[in-house]
Amino acid sequence: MDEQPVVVETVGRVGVITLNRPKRMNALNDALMDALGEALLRFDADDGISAIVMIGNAQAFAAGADIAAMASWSYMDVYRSDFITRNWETIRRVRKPVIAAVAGFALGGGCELALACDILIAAEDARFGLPEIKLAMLPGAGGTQRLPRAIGKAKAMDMCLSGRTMNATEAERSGLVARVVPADALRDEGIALATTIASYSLPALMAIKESVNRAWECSLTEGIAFERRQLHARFASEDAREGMNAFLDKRKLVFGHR
Ligand code: CO8
Repeated sequence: MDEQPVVVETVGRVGVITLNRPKRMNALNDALMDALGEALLRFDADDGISAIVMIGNAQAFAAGADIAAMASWSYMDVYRSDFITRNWETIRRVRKPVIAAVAGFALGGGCELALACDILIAAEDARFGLPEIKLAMLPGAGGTQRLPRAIGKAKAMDMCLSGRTMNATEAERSGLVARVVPADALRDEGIALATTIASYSLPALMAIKESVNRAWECSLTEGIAFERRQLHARFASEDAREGMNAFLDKRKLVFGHR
């Protein structure tokens, strides 16, 4: 199981990606991030898939960027190769919902990867942290931007500057994770949530994801205008017609994802 950096499966309309460097606490090296990006884009392009679950193992979702790989890099190495931007940001191109199911450690780049997903669910033993300060580095895979948006400046500054970890209870209370579940149920809960999401119209899901993400990026006035256009566009959707008619006819609906 240790050879492939990610393991990919499908469960109905759900794509499941398991991060798979268990001996290195799923430390995120180039091979893993390349494979993860490829798997995400493959599921995004697959008409049979509507939602994606990303999961690690019981010890770690991911304990960060691979420190052993980074230790010898120079400024010119990371600048020329466009470190992080080159293969970590592939997830930003994914238009279908992505759920991060986190057990154990989600540290540094592992926490930032989870933050780049659309919904986080956590096992009771999950621990989140951005400890880059302990290496005299900084959370450079979106952490300084996404964490304050997710949990506010006070707690984000606390975590980034002190390097402390946050447990699952605090993470849920702070709005970092949507749900906390028993560790042995994490995978099933992640797939169950994704299966519920995947039972809906795919273009409607994509429009909602795009609209909610817009809330992070622009003013309320612009965001509301964007949302309104997305709503109007729903009236051109066969699935929306089917959804409303099936309700009125009191019959089971069937989505064609159009
Ligand atoms: N990179 C490389 N190897 C790692 C990493 C990592 N991030 N984390 C764990 N490992 C390795 C360990 O070296 C160890 O290897 P070995 O068996 O050969 O000694 C193996 O995984 C098992 O780990 P431990 O023995 O340490 O297991 P413990 O249960 O004792 O501890 C911890 C688990 C607490 C997760 C501990 O391993 C740890 O603190 N890891 C490092 C956490 C960390 O600092 N993460 C942040 C890294 S920097 C980062 O992510 C930056 C990303 C942003 C962009 C780039 C800017 C830097």
